[in-house]
Amino acid sequence: MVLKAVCVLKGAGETTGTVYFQQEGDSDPVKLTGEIKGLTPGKHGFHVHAFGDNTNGCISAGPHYNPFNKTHAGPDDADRHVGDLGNVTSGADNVAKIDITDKMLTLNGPNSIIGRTMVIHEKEDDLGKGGDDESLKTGNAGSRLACGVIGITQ
Ligand SMILES: [Cu+2]
Ligand SMILES: [Zn+2]
Repeated sequence: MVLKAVCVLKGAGETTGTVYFQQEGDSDPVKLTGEIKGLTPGKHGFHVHAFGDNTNGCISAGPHYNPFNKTHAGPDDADRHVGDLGNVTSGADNVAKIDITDKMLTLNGPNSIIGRTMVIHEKEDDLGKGGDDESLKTGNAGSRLACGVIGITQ
């Protein structure tokens, strides 16, 4: 059974985006597609955060989604936050195309990301290699430009 989800990202500034999620079977990787607009050219941290809460803007989404109590890292690392998707890259047109396949995210079961929040950040995620404490929590990705709750779609 194919599982599908969508996330519309908004924030205080001009950054907006739409991300689609698809998982073919319960244990298959999750494919993310879509785009984020209104970004400065270059890399921007992109994560699933723990809570589907937007009451005080993107800050209410809490920390990176981390059900296995790991430290922050990059998407290809075995030990990472489940929510660690690394960076997306914006071109000179201020648009980042999303095309990610991730084996740790899931849209089903107790660790499903449905109902949690996607966040796009101001700065590049250092993937836990920044050499300071913050690198192992947030990747020093800076402020939250836009975010949205991941919801089920058809
Ligand atoms: Cu984040
Ligand atoms: Zn993280």
